[in-house]
Amino acid sequence: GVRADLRARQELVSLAELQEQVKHVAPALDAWAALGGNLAQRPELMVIAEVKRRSPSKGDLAGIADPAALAVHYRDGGASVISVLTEERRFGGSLADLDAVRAAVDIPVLRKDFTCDEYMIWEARAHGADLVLLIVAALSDEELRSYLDLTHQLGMNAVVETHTAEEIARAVAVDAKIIGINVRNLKTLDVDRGVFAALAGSIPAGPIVVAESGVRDVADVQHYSAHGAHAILVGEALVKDSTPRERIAEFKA
Ligand code: IGP
Repeated sequence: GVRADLRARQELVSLAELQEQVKHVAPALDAWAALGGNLAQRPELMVIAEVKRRSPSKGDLAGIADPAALAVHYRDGGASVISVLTEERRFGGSLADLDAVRAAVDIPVLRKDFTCDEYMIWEARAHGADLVLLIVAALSDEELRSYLDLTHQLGMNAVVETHTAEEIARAVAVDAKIIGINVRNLKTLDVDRGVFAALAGSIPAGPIVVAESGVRDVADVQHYSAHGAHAILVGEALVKDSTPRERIAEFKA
């Protein structure tokens, strides 16, 4: 799975080579600011729009011929951040998709993958990512802390993903600046939109709160917004839409 793919990439590109590449990459963009983190009030709902080819629960979602063109539509519709799935086996993504999107837009880009080694954080930065995903359930407290530190040292931000009250407490304990609540249970793949409403209130003021997964329409957007989301992360509904630009504008209206 993810670890075998990681080992294969490590054979091709050493950590030292990645670290050298990082020196020549443009500095990371400020996703915290792009998501309204600097504003005293956060009135506007921000959209993180995802380039997602496939999912374990739904199979092929869309034949994305040109991830760069899709990212441009997302940006034009008003997305604040573009998320790119790079996991290959289950999601059909790749670092090539990340490269293509990075070259196409000048807004922050999230490398969405199952980060399980510091190598992947260097790799994200070497490929121009501005954010990485850290899934609390998949990491020890020490890993979470050291991965978050490295992310910040490289000038990036992390979306720290949670699904339970205990995981939120762990995210808050490491002072995560951007906390995602994924309403999809990654073990069963079940989507329960009520999870966001049940948990968002337990996050103290400060972090940007992102509602992840399950957005189908404006009613879902309003539901997450009403329960305290500062941003929504949307994949399937956008990749399947023939007019994703208009759809994002509608979500933000
Ligand atoms: C997007 P949706 O239901 O809009 O396609 O979901 C996003 O939340 C989902 O892709 C996701 C994900 C993840 C994928 C959330 N966390 C972790 C892979 C790994």
